[in-house]
Amino acid sequence: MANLAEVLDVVDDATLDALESLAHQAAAAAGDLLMHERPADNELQVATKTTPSDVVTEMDEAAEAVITSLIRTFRPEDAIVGEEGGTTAGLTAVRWVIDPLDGTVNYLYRIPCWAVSIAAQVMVDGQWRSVVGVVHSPALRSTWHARLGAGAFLDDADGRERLRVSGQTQLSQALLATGFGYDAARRAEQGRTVAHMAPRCRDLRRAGAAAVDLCWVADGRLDGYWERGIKLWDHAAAALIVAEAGGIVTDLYGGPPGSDVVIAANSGLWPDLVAELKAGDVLGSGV
Ligand code: LIP
Repeated sequence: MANLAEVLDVVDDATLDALESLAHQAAAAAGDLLMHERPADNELQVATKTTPSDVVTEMDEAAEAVITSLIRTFRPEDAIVGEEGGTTAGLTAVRWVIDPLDGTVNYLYRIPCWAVSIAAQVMVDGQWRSVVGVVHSPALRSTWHARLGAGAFLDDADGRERLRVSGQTQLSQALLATGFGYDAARRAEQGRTVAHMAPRCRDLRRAGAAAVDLCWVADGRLDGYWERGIKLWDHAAAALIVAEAGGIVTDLYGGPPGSDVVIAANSGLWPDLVAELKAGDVLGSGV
């Protein structure tokens, strides 16, 4: 995670203000569309991607179109990485990472745990660093957001709350969340890891949207989270929110979150959580 001084060598405060405002505007616009323009179930167009259970709806694509249209209007030369639209190169030091609908299966089944996830990133020393993150869940009436160096917040019916991760450092008392991939063989391996972890923690949750799981770590509703195989757009915004709430988001070895396993917790819980995930063969390597 870059520090603010390094980022301000690349973009100024006014640009960060503009990125933050645009991220909120785009997330709200996509959320409105997802909430109010969904066709009737028998008319909703649904396709599949990597497996028959990996679905994408016309609403995923429509939400991403709304977001990218706003970005192109106000910041036409920025790069964009979108779950549905792929990557568009840019001419600036700013990149947008978009999951227009995280928790697509939940959305399809009218389960409210889904969100629009938008991160604005700045290139610092050759690395893309999240400087603004917004995870907007209109069905949960919650918007989690953060700006590098300025803290993490939850906006909901009760107003705005500054976020802090839980202080739980005992794995046996920790409420953990995870998720599963779309491939059956991968899910079998993940099930074995769950079987290892279940008797070693307080309890487990599987809510179906990584960005929301990570935000629940940031606001203390979860003590920790791990998942194997989620993508950059699932965690780019929410990882900043966790970090600004005092938590850490890493891979299995303490490095930045990558494509193998993403782990989020407070720094006191993290070592035991990682040790047990390794003991439970979280990478499914069978060793
Ligand atoms: C989802 C993730 C979730 C994971 C699901 C799925 P999608 O993303 O947010 O954590 O367990 O399998 O990958 O596909 O709804 O954008």
